[in-house]
This record gives sequence, structure tokens and C-alpha cells, in this order.
Amino acid sequence: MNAMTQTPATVSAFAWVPDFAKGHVRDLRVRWALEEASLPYGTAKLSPGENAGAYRDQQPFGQVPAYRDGEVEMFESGAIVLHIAERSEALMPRDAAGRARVLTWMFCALNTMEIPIGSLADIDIFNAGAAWTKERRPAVEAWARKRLAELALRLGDNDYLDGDRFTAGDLLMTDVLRNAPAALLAEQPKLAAYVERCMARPAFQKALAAQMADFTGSPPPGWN
Ligand SMILES: N[C@@H](CCC(=O)N[C@@H](CS)C(=O)NCC(=O)O)C(=O)O
Repeated sequence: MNAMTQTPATVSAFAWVPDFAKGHVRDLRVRWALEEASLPYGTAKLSPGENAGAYRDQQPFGQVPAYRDGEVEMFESGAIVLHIAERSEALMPRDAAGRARVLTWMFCALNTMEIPIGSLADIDIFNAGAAWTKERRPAVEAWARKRLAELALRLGDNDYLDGDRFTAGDLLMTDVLRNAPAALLAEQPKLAAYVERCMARPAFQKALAAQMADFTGSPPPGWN
């Protein structure tokens, strides 16, 4: 489909999140994909508490992002990025073998890599200081370290996961890896450089700036 004939997409985003989450909310992936694909979009901003009620028709868990364009309504950031990639060769080659490689890396990012890295964030950020984390953390860190080392080996000296071109697989992988503890990622210098390379892309920078600019809301009552 010709990008110019499409209804601009709308992406849901929070108008307020705690400081640690700013720049890391998952609508960023969708904004980044739209920027890479040069597709226009707007945001539907949710203030604290507005992710209940009718919004659940769009996103059953009350999370962001939800997405709609002239054709589809969706939730799940990975599925939305795939939908956008299907519409833009900038994110995914058109041939079956190339498409299969991109799908593989997208699922690798969200499954093989995001589970251990997300588990570490769960310990370090969302359960910081909880007694059980002392016992659990070493095993989770070892799990994440192993996956990062294996991924670094596979990346080798390539600029991107699929060789010399950026794809939707790199987009999701970067957004997952940038949430790993900096010291852990730094143990794999080629992977750290890869994340830097992808984050230096103008489309990422534009998406990040747009997410930050949308945090115009106030915290919920009682937040300190
Ligand atoms: N698997 C979902 C996860 C979405 C998600 O976790 N969104 C977070 C922000 S990054 C959220 O809305 N959290 C608020 C909540 O869970 O109530 C996706 O990738 O879209």
C-alpha cells in the first residue's frame, strides 16, 4: 500500500509515568517503527486512571501501546511493529527468506532476550530491596549474561543482526537491550556498540524526543 494514501496512525501513550520509566515506555518501539517507515502518526494520551473503562476495548490489559490506522486496530508492541514493517521495506525486506530472518530476530528480541532482561528489571527496579531478590538475582543475572554473550557471538563484526542492513529485528532488539543494566551490556563491547549504533539513528532520536514531549500530565493523587 502507498504510505501516502494511509490514514495516519494513532498510538496510545501515557501522559505521565514515574521518572525511571520516561523514555522506556513501549509506545517508543511503535513510534520508532513509524519514523523509520516515514509514516505519520498522532498520539492518544492517557492520564493516570484513563487506562480503564472504554480503553480496555483497545487494550485488554490497560497497557500502552494500543494502535489504530485506517485499516487495523491492534495492541502488543511487537505485533504493531510487525504490521508497520509489512508496510515498509525500510524495516523488512520483501523476499520470503529476508522476511523470515526479520521475524526470527523480532521473536528472539521479545522472547529469548526480553525475558531475562525484563526479569532483571523486575528485580532491580520494580522489586528493589525486596528480600527475595537477594537469592534470585544472581541466577537471573547469569541467565541474562549468557544470552548477551551468545547474541554478541552471533552479531560478530556485523553492523546489524541481518548483516549490513537495519530491520525491525534490530529495532526491537535495541529497545530490549537498552534496558539491560549498563555494566552487563558493557561486558559485550560489540553488542554495546550495536545498541549505540541503532540508538544514534535519527528515527530513534525523533521517537524518543516525541515520547518525552508527551509527558505533560500530572501524577495520580497520592503519588510521592
Ligand atoms: N506485551 C505488551 C506490554 C505492554 C506494557 O507492558 N506496557 C507498559 C508500559 S511499557 C504498561 O502499559 N504498563 C502499565 C500497566 O501494566 O498497567 C506490549 O509489548 O505491548
